[in-house]
Amino acid sequence: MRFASRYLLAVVICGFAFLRPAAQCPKRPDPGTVVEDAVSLNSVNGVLKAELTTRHSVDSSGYNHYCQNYKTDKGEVESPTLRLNQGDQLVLDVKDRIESDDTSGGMDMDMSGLASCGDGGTPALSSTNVHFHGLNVPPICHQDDVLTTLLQPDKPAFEYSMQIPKDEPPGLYWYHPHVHGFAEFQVNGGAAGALVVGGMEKLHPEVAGLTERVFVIRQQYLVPWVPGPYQLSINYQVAAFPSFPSPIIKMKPNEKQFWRVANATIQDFMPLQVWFNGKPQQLELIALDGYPLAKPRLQDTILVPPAGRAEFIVKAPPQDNEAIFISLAYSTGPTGNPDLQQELGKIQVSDDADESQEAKNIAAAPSAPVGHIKFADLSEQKPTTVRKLYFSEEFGGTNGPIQFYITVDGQKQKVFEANEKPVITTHVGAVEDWIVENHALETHAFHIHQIHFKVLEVDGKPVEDQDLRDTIEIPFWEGPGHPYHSFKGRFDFRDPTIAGTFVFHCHILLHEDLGMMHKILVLPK
Ligand SMILES: [Cu+2]
Repeated sequence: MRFASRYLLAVVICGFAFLRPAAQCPKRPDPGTVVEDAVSLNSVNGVLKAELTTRHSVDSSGYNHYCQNYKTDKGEVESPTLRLNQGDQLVLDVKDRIESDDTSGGMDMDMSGLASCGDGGTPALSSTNVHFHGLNVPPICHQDDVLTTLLQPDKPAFEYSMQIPKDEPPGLYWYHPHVHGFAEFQVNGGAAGALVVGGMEKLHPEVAGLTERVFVIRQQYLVPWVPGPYQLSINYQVAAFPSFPSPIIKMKPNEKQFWRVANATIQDFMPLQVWFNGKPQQLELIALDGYPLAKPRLQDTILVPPAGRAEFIVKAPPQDNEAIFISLAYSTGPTGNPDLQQELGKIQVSDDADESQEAKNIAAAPSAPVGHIKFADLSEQKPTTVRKLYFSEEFGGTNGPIQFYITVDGQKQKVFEANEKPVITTHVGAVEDWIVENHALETHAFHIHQIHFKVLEVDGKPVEDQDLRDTIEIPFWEGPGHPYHSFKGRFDFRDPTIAGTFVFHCHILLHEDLGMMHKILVLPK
């Protein structure tokens, strides 16, 4: 993690020099204020149609902001929460209005041989697109395709249009730009928002009637490729206690709330806790990565890797009691960046705690019977193939890792290239077991597009809670004499709508941008 390639560095420095710091992104909340939820956009009669405009600006402290703006009567707001139900249609018109004179051509990426979707051209800091992280939707143009979709400044809006599958798991998803080589810069700048598929109360009545909060944790570096101080934020309010006063989360005494937390940082592994009475409290975990758990479970710590989501019930302390919401320190190994402990907010308890304007109440009673949800029968399936993959890094002298790989065992280590052939070809109907090891001295976060996978084993041992995930941490290798950490997951390619080419990668976004990613092709039956 320590050093990006010198080439990327040069490109990015050139890029920033050309970017005009016009104030295009909305002002973000002041430290020490009450945390508000983002504006929610709800589907109506089965359709959610909205327009987002991607912009860029630099704030007074020099942080680059990238924003996906939605126009309201009161001006533009960034990253609305998109709320839909199973079977609904999402129609999102996205305009790229990142102001930039960067004509240096960006990264040297060969796009030849790739079908062009959107505006085409060469990927650059001013290009964008949207990935719908976790949604089990088709990997094709106008839906969830990140390989060939490229939006460029000043072109007409590009239309994303997709149906949320009728059996999509209810839960928290998120959207963010995913242009290879530049994803880190836009997500570091804050371009990321939440997407909620409704109906959690149908599967887990524990949440029925509770006040829901959606917290998107983001991370901003002044210079994202250099290790060093960063700021976490919660719904865009910087959480940098004690340098700044903590964000304030209001609750009524003893009130139970349903918190839906997205880790939209570029590289922070977050062990989340809520503290009061001198100890971490039991949190009732309901869902991970937008997938409802088979059974809710009590935990005092919930580890959320970069891009992961956790949905849990928090009980407020009694009157006159202060509580904190905190992310603990987490070691990512000798070549990783340390993730420091950070208070994300102070929980202020009072009877007149007025719910935030945008906080929602979950439906008080299930509105429809629980239907089948995707992947629910995966335990009963026999794998058709077993594959082994591994993360690894290559060193350049004493400068730390300079190349980042994810490799199918038996193939040659190589960094991702836009015009590469898929390293895995499978077909609709396949159910595969993948064992993914980490051979690097740094923790990585494995993510695959289009599907969730069922976690069967960790470090070669069966796990009790076989959760479905779309992103999972694999801890660093402790060095010679120690085994590699790994997980084994069951990957379900039975759904014909996900046929096509998509990617799996590390969700530390610098690693993804530097090529710790590859393509998988799922052939139609
Ligand atoms: Cu990584």
